[in-house]
Amino acid sequence: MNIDKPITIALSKGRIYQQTLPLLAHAGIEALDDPESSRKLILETNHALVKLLIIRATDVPTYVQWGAADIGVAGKDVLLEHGGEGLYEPLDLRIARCRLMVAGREGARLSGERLRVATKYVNAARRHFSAKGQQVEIIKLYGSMELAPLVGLADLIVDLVESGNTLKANGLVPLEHIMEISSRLVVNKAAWKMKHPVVSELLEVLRDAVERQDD
Ligand code: PRT
Ligand code: MG
Repeated sequence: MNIDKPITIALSKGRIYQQTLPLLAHAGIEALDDPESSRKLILETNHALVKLLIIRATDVPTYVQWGAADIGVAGKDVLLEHGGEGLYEPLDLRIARCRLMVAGREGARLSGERLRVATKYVNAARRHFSAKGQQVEIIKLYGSMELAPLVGLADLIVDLVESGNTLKANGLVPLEHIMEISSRLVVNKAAWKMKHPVVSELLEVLRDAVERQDD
């Protein structure tokens, strides 16, 4: 790839970083440091003009929206809560896949009066229950949602489920499937215009890498 403009890519540590690396490698981009061992928040790459920002998963859309990063990788769950303002979402990278689900104790009620739902995914949860015509009280949490039904904070939770082990370990069961989740490439709207040749070439190379990965 011929990269002739500075490109900053925002990623979160952990599964998104691990699963994005092979896709970037397809574009000839390799990090010079490992974020799991380095404390650096800006990683240089083998391309002098390409830098990686290592930030919290929920902050990725914000950095890209404000143009502090040109491009980012964020879970659809995170994008639904952010709202997507200032961003294009041109490519499903099909990585970091899981499901957004309603869960609770075995036999927990899914309808009726004064249903309380604890979640980090307030927008997605509100949309899901209102589409069913079910009124709920949403309780915003920032993590460990599985605890809420066990201590009477909520009847249900809305959380991401991958293997189901976290639910099981806490005596909870999946009750309703809300949507499939994967990570998306997001692009700052101004960068899309100002850096169009390089950004669109990178997009096409990544699209090709995603298709190969699915084969
Ligand atoms: O962990 P941290 O608080 O730093 O931030 P984060 O949780 O936002 O980031 P990270 O890296 O954990 O997740 C980044 C993205 O990965 C999320 O936005 C999702 O799009 C995606 N993803 C894929 C997941 C999972 N799979 C997943 N299993 N994110 C979280 N989980 C958690 C889930 O919340 C639950 O606590 O893992 C637990 C369930 O896993 P199982 O396998 O026990 O079902
Ligand atoms: Mg996490």
